[in-house]
Amino acid sequence: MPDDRPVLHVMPGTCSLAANIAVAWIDAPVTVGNMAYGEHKQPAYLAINPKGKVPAVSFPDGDVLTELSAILAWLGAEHGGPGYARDTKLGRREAEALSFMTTEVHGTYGPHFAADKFARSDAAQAEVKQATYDKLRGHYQMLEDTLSSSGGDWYLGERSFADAFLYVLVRWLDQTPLSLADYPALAAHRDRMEADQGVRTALARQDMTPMAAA
Ligand SMILES: N[C@@H](CCC(=O)N[C@@H](CS)C(=O)NCC(=O)O)C(=O)O
Repeated sequence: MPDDRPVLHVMPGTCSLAANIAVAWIDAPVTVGNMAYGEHKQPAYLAINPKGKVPAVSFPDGDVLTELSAILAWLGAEHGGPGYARDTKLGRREAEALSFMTTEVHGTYGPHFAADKFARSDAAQAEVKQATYDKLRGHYQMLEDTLSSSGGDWYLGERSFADAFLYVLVRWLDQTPLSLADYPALAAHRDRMEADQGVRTALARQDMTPMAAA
């Protein structure tokens, strides 16, 4: 493995899968380094990314880039993404979609993953989680409506990095009380993604399997 390539640090089950899929789709000269869960809090990784989160990209010159949407922007600008960072309608919509997915949808998941950071008692945590799922229901409906109004195949009408992030979010929905059966366009999108060779390559690199086969 050449050591002059940037390394994309990922971990199974996480949003870093979106960057991993993007790397596969554009065949970017980036090495994907998968960590076992927990390694992200170990000194070796904290020395790379003190936030203790994935994804991160470490560059041969010692620079480190964190934040999924920034990494996708860099991949698109440097290695030719479908739209990102280009002043085309797709590029603008892609930036908008990735920002929405990061701040609104991913951001809402906080209490689902760690309710104890948002409330103390069991009852309060249950209440916070319920409010989280109510909010997520609205977000997933918006994702479903956008995908449907784009024709149903790809989130923005043609394939973009937004589809990679959407796939991650659809995988997470399964861990909540929400049901994918209520979002037929998202369910079909998941199946389309899982038939894609780049997605399969990225899943394998991250020790993950397609959901439909799970
Ligand atoms: N704002 C960051 C959030 C990254 C993030 O929350 N990563 C999660 C996985 S999806 C993580 O590393 N969690 C591990 C932890 O917090 O212990 C981004 O958009 O990249």
